[in-house]
Amino acid sequence: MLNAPTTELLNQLRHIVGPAGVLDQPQDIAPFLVDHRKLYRGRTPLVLRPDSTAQVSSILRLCHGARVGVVPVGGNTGYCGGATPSSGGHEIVVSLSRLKRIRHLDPDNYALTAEAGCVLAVAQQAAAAAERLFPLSLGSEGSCQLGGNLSTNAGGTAVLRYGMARDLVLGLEVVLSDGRVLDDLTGLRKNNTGYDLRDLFIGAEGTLGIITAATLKLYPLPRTRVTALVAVAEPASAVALLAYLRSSGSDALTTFELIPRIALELVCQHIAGMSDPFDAIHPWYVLLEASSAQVIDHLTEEISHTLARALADQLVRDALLAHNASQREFFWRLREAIPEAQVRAGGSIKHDVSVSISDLPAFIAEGAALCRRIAPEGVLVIYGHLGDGSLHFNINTPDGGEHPEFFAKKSALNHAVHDLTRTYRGSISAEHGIGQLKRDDLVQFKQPVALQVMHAIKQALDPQGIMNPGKVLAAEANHQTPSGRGVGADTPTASAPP
Ligand code: FAD
Ligand code: 2HG
Ligand code: ZN
Repeated sequence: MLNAPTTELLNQLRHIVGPAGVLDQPQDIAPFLVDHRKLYRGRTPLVLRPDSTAQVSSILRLCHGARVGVVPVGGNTGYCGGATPSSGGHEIVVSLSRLKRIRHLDPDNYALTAEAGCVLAVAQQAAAAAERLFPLSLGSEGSCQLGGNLSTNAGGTAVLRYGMARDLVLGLEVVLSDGRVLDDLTGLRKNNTGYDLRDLFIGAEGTLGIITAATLKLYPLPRTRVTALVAVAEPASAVALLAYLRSSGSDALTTFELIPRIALELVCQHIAGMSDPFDAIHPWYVLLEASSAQVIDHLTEEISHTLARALADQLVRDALLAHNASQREFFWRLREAIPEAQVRAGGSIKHDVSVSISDLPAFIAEGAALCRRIAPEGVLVIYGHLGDGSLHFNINTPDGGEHPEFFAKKSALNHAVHDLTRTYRGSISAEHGIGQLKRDDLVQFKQPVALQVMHAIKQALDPQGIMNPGKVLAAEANHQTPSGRGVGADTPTASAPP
């Protein structure tokens, strides 16, 4: 059973962070009460903004003792309602935004140690200033934070070459639910001293502790980048092109993103300054990028030669190479503005799934047919990180209107896409996580033994259940008011999708 915070506890928490670290006025708290997609709305009496690990530790020690729930929040760009408090109004929100220092940059060890509230773009810039690359790259990088990236194990557009956020972590500093600080902030590449505790907290979405800092892997800064927009007839051609590029020696491939015609049209229609760069209309496109730390530009030659062969072999219909920085940015904008264009087009029912790369064409065809049967009025916008086998299988409203009858089919569409994913032995959350959105689906789709192990880990690290209650795993206890009366379990307060 979790408790509602008493006035005395709230005052003690205020005291820990001082006036600069307290938000308790409705207008200041408001942004923390709703998730990025506006699917969830919650309540809280207090948002704390600690500026040191010691303060985070004191907060958790107090909340643990009082059995009060705590919700960590980073940039609040997550897609699954993971950083939104429940509607009960008894959880304390802990924002990491003031804990944002770059603690250390070690160019020779290719490592950067930064605090959890550091915005991803700031970490990238700090690495670049030292002639190094921090390769995690997301459309939200101007506002998401490292702590959120690691807690969601974010993916993005460079996974093909550098892996997910998890693959970029050398060490972590974490405050456990009872306030103890786990200092595993190592820059070691080799360290086989028992269980890898670091990996427990990555992707845990704040349910096991609060990440306060991380030592991250850096790479040589690319000096040559080749970016191309390629038109293909169908997803199978894109999959074949990926294999073609890789087998022709392009191990420099960093990004390989699939874009359907409809996504390009939505971007051109809703995003200022965007237009179709091709003369003809094509059904599908690929944004690809290869990069190298070498200054000598063999790469452009290699990629254009391979694309010319792919054209001759009729694997691709057309290809445009970016010849300067503004063309490169334009091609990237065509891809990265898709989520924004989808929102402006009236919102969508989203699925974030992965299957093996070779299964993608059949999966897309079968999934599209299923969705068309359930919601023929929906607009299929299926795009994403083809190079990682990861797709955003989204269905937009017919014409931007409210269309409650379309959104009423959300559950049927979710079931159809997720059941299909299961038949392909895929994942119902490729990169966005579980949060509140897929918490109940997880029970259906995760192996029972895996779920049991997850619950055992949760019980061991957070026996009181105070860490981000009701996220990822169902909360096991209801809240309790100070008078002792239960006030009910977390109930998602989903409003209409954006
Ligand atoms: P938040 O939303 O604040 O929190 C996410 C979760 O982490 C919550 O459960 C929260 O409680 C927990 N948390 C936050 N900080 C901490 C901490 N310090 N310790 C413990 N728990 C913590 N995601 C991708 O994977 N790939 C993409 O390509 C991608 N593109 C995006 C594009 C756009 C335009 C947008 C809006 C989002 C995109 N996302 C993408 C989703 C989102 O940006 C990522 O999930 C990101 O990693 C979330 O970081 P955040 O700081 O905003 O976390
Ligand atoms: C992306 O790849 C993000 O652009 C967002 O993961 C996906 O909005 C989406 O569905
Ligand atoms: Zn994505």
